[in-house]
Amino acid sequence: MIWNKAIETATRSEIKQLQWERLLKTVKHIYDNVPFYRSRLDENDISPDNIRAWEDFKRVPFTTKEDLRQNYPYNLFAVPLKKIVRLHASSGTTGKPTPVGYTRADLEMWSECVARLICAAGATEDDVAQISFGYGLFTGALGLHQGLEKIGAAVIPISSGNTEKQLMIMRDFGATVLISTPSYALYMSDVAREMGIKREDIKLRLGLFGAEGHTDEMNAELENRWGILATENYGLSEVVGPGVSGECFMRTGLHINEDCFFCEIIDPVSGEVLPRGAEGEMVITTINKEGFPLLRYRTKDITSLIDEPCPCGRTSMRMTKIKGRSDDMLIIKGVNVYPSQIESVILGMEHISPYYQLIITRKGYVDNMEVQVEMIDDALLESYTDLERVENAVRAKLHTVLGLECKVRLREPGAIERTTGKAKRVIDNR
Ligand code: DLL
Repeated sequence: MIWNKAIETATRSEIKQLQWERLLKTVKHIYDNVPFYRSRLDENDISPDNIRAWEDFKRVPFTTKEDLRQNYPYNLFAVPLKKIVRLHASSGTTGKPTPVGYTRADLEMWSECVARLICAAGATEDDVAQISFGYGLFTGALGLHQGLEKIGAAVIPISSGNTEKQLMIMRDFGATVLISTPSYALYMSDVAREMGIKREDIKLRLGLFGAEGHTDEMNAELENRWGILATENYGLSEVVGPGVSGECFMRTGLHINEDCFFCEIIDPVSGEVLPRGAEGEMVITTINKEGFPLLRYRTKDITSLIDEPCPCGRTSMRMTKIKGRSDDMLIIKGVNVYPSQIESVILGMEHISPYYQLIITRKGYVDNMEVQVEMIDDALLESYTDLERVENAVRAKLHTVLGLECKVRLREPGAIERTTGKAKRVIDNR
């Protein structure tokens, strides 16, 4: 079902026109209400009156995470606090989390965006949706919650953790949709197996996964383990939370809510806007927000845009799965690699489980990476020769596929930390 036919199947020129009108409105709203932006635009000789074409908009300076930090907590808000009805915060690993404020209209826009994406994935009012994201400042749980309620699904706001109880609820309440990070869904399936829960004991049919990347290989693993259609959606708290984009049931890329988010792809080093189809860093301008609008926000997420029509009937621009964050790219002995590429290589290898971690160290000027992968069971531990054979096989495959020479260490089952939220795949000891 298409939730909002008028928007989701609009012609490209209708969408472009709507984006343009909303963009101009946003620039004016920001210029009039956020002193930081006003002086930044003034310094660059840009005002709401002299943006007359898309080319002019490219002169607007980027907004970065650092700008958000420097304006902590509320200096980038474009409305007085009394108009804000909800606060969330981004889950940065360093420093203070930066707050994001929503007006009542922003909350409505947000749930509308999520409603479209989850309908596109196949959720309906008949579903029982188990939200296994942590509720709190993190936008994942409440963001999906509002969208699911909007389409009329029955929401189970169980939050993350307490995995055995989660699974009991999933079985007893007849959950049909699971909302979590892909890594938590993976871990939950292990626990389900340990508890003796069988596929026929549960009604799950759809996964709405997000908040972290996962490869096609991991997607297939999740579909296999749960017997579901696994889809993914994308977003970041700074611009809204989940709701920026998501896969439809055809899974041909993530449909972008373009009437709310204007997306550009730039070269992460030069900042130059790249042509359609090129891979680079996603930059987002929110064009339908009141409380905390952002101009050209650098997400650091690496992806590309697809504008061919999707067989599902939606006409929106799509983005490819996130390859990684520009600051997660590792340069190991001269080879550029993202953790997602390692995941693609090791998943599905014999004797290897989908749990892995990358340990990065530096010796002199050279970075070294140890790929730690977990064995499926203890059987290999009985023979050193077998252990060595599997380690060599992983090393050789990484070398052939990625051209990467690195150390591989097999770990016993359960040795790599499980998470209920976003997995920590890279341990950087540099
Ligand atoms: O993770 C929002 C979200 C929640 C999206 C639930 C989807 C589902 P933050 O905590 O601010 O917000 O983290 C945002 O997470 O810049 C990406 O690097 C990463 N991320 C989010 N979704 C995906 C995805 C939420 N589908 C940061 N694939 C973003 C890859 C993702 N990375």
